[in-house]
Order: sequence, then structure tokens, then C-alpha cells
Amino acid sequence: MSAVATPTRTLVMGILNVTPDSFSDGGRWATPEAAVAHGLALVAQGADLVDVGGESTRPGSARVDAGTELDRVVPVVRALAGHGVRISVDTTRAEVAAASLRAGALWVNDVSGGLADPAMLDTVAELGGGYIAMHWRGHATEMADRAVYTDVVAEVVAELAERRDAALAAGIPADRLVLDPGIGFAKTAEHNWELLRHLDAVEGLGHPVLLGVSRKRFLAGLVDGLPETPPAERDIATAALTVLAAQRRLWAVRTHEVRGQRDAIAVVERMRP
Ligand code: PMM
Repeated sequence: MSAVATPTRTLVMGILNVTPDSFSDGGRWATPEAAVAHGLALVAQGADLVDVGGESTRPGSARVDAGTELDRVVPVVRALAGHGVRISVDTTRAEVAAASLRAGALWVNDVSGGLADPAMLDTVAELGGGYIAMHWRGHATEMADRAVYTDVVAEVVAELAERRDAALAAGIPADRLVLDPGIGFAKTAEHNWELLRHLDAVEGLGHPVLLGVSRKRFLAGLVDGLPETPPAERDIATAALTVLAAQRRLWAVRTHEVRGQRDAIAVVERMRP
């Protein structure tokens, strides 16, 4: 595939979880037909790319086996690619990444940045996809215990730099590498806010940046005295962060709700002199 071109605005990555248990849309697109229809709907709403995932990364959730993940993801990737949709596959497994790239996916979105599967980086280098490396400290069952930092920004940036170096050493070209601070992964709410205040440090690594905050738990109880919002009511708080991402011209935001986020980015672009 071609390099991760620097876009003229922040891109919208629509989330397509083909899982029974994602925290905000679990089970809704669990059949291939429903998933493909939803992927096409995300594009119709303005998604620039669609992120197809078959394993929930929700804190505490159990892993699925590779066969189940392949069965969930590959038919959906193939069908959507056949419709011309630009696809990333959200997986930590080299086997699923390889099958998805062969089925037409353009990017591998690996929330473990190559740590979960020792074959991942070589596989992506060999098959020639783009690679999104997220900051990660362990699978969903372990990550709450690993949310321990002395300086969250410095440590996340240093650990992401290690993953970048490993990806480059494996032969993934620098211009196909995207980095992601991993908001909500082995991080408390305060860690998330601190990282969001210092996105410049992540950008300083010299690669395009993807941000995934959509409907996450740290957006639930923003106003003292008001009840916490359920996931589907967190899209306006999400859009506020999309505006910040768009102002910085980050590479992309990963989001459940596409149209509102796409509008938020359009507003930012209209405001430029
Ligand atoms: N968040 C989730 C899943 N995959 N991938 C990247 N690159 N960045 C993220 O922040 C991210 C991700 C968890 O959200 P979901 O369960 O709603 O998909």
C-alpha cells in the first residue's frame, strides 16, 4: 500500500466491532451481514476508513481464540474491501492481521504495538500494510493493575518510542507507521487527561497520531452533581476532544459515531483563516 499520506484534515475512523461484548455497541453487528451493512453506513455517514475488530479489548474481558476472531473478521473485511471501503483490522494477532491484509485491509491496528504476538511486526513488514501501534501494557484482564506511572506522559512516550523502534527494525517503513497513546488502556481517568493535555509529546515522536477516546469511561462523569452518562450519550464529550484533535491535525480519530465527529472536524477546518 502507499504511505500514510499526511491528510489535509483529521480523518474519521469508524468503529465496527464484530463482537458480542464491546463496551458500547456489543452484539449489534455480530453477524457478517449486519456488520457489512453497518460498515457501509459508517462510510455513508462520512467515515474515511473503517476499523474492523473481532476481539473486545474492554477492561476485564476474556480473550477469544484465534479461530473465532478469524471467522468474525475476515468475511467482513473481504466484503467491505469489495465495496471499496478502506479498512483497518483491529487485532493483536499476526494470523488475523495476515488474513485481513490478504482479504483487502490496508492497515493493521494493533492495540499492543507488537507486544502481544511476536510474529506481528514481521508479518506486517512482509505483507506491506500500514501499521498503527498503540501504547499497551497488557491484555484486558491485566491492564487495570498496570495503570501505575510516576510520569505518565514521559513513560507512555518512551514505551511508544520502543514500539516504533521495534516496528522500524522489523522493516515496517517509517511512512507507514501511525502511533496512538492508547487512551483508557492501563490508564486511570487522570492519566488519560494528562496525556490529552500533552499530545504534543506524542506528536514529537515524528509519526502521524491516531486518537481513540470515543465513548470511553473517563467521559462518563464530567460534571459534578449530574448522573454519569451511559456510553451512547458520550458523543458530545467525544466531539469536544475530536475538535482538539482536528485543531492539531492529528491523523485520525477512532469513533463509534461518525457524522457528528465528521461535522466537528469540518467546523475546525472552516474556522481556519
Ligand atoms: N480503543 C479500543 C479498541 N481499539 N485501537 C486504537 N488504535 N486506539 C484505541 O484507543 C482503541 C483501539 C477500545 O474501544 P472499543 O471497545 O469501543 O472498540
